[in-house]
Amino acid sequence: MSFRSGYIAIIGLPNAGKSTLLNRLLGKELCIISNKPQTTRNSILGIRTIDKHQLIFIDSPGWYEGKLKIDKFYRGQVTQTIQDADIVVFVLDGLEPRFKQNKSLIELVRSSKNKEIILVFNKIDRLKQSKMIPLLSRIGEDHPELSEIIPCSAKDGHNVDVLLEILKSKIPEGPELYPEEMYTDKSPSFLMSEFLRESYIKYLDEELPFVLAVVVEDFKDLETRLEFRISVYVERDGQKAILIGPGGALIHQIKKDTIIRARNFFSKKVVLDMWIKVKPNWRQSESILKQIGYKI
Ligand SMILES: Nc1nc2c(ncn2[C@@H]2O[C@H](COP(=O)(O)OP(=O)(O)OP(=O)(O)O)[C@@H](O)[C@H]2O)c(=O)[nH]1
Ligand SMILES: [Mg+2]
Repeated sequence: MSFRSGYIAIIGLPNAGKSTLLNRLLGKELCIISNKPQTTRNSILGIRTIDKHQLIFIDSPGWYEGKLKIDKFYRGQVTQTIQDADIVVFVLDGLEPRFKQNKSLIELVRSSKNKEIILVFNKIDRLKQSKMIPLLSRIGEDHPELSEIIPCSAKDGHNVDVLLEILKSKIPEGPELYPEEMYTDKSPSFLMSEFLRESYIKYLDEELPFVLAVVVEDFKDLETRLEFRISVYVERDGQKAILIGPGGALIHQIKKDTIIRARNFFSKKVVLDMWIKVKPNWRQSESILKQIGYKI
């Protein structure tokens, strides 16, 4: 059997379960997850090499029609993700299967011709069969562009193995593009900044996690441990105070959670030195966005 390899874009609205699905497909907690929308900010590759197949998944930020510069940046990432892919996996939240909000994204996928589109109808662990079956057949009728519709639960893994087999059969013949042991294109610094953001998203209210930017200032991969020095940027002094918490309680908890998450992932001791800093309007400033690693 000849080798097969291909890029698979994972797209959908915020909170659909894209990152949860990618982690399931990889069997690794690579991507950060939360119950709040816009958790993923950067496209991230997750690579799985199994029996002469290399599946290169690209997780993308949730599609959102916001007007901020940073929203445009996120949409640009999704567009690029679709362009780069051989196959598109469109994740739909089965609990809120509204196609209205998905319209512009569906148009975008349709316009990128010759790509197979697989619909993952996600979160079926919380759906009754009797509700789901008519819904799925209607989606099939309304969307002939979908080559497959797979009801899945990214959370408990139901049907994820079916999806994996379908993807293996659909990626084109091609060479091994990444070394077999490689599972992502992202550095430990990037992953660490994501783990820190995940901790903050968990503890803070809706808005605040989205006005913070995490920058790794220094990283050392030592024999016995990984050492990170990180700055967390917010827009106002009041926000800085919230991130630190009364008597430093929150920052202490965040450090603890992030270190545990990172230690489990990297299988190595982790040392974290972190500072909260104020940079007004960083989300609207091109130079600041560039400085913290967003390419606008
Ligand atoms: N019940 C249930 N919840 C799920 C499932 N998949 C994901 N979730 C939950 O849905 C929420 C969003 O999951 P994410 O994987 O972060 O969603 P996302 O599409 O990557 O979101 P963004 O990165 O914000 O675009 C989390 O609370 C997940 O635990 C599922 O199959 N069943
Ligand atoms: Mg995500």
